[in-house]
Amino acid sequence: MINKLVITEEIKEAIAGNKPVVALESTIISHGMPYPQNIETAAMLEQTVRDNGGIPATIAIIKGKIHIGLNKDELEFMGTSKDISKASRRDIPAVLAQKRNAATTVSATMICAALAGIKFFATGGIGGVHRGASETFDISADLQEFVHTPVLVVCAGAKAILDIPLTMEYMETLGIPVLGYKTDEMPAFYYRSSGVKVPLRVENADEAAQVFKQSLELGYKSGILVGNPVEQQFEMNKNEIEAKIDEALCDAKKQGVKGQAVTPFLLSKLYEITGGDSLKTNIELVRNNAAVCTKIAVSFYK
Ligand code: PSU
Ligand code: MN
Repeated sequence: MINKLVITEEIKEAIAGNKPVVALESTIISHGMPYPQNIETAAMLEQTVRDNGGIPATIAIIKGKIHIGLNKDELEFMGTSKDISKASRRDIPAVLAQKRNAATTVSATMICAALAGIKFFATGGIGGVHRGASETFDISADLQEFVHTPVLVVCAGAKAILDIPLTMEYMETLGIPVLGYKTDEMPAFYYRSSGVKVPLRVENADEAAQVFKQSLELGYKSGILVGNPVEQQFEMNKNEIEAKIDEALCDAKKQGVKGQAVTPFLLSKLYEITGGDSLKTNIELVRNNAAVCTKIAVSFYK
């Protein structure tokens, strides 16, 4: 396995020296945002991690190798090439064996981060239980991943295109701690309040780091999810965005969009029907997650 891992020198040294390395995913680059905002955001996120005292590690699979840390050309490639699939846990073996390119989802990024020895990861929204899952069975592999992989993930909640109460029920069943960062609720991605309670509220990065430390000391091999609401000045109006989400869901159904294509379809549809506003909020919330995740990592290694 280790011969399929390509880790930059900076990141290798940081991991060996117990420095706060923060993983960043690539699905958001290849399938979550349009060009050029996707690569601008990727660069901005890396800078945000650095500004907060961390070392960024953007993760992607290129020509069958897991890259931990991307250079400018690799980032550009991930942001522009059409020859990039979307890999979650089940896809990684085939992508490596066939030497293909793939953007890593939350589940795949967690796996690759853990392989490299990275314990912290900032994303935008976590996959979850989709609305209508009682019929479609569409539940993101992201949730299961927390059972197997000891990484702390900071997200802005489950997107409202998902069923947030069911997503929280599912996490409870899996035995995964979900922490609200300065909130009692699981945030709703585009807006702050979902009305769905989290089991634990933490007031700062130290508290979150302590819970993760305790989990690892217990010998748990599982991860932890932190919900960090988008900052108030960037949140979208709940009723307006919910109406647009319904519209996008309706389109997806009409066009028969299924499986892995659902989340990218809904994201780009929302971009279109909000005139780009959904993207602005998306960028701001990942920025915030990168900052908070780095603070937690810094506290953990203090
Ligand atoms: N949320 C976003 N943008 C994204 C995703 C989630 O705001 O691009 C991606 C993440 O990589 C997540 C994946 O892991 O979508 C979930 O896909 P699915 O629902 O097919 O499991
Ligand atoms: Mn799915």
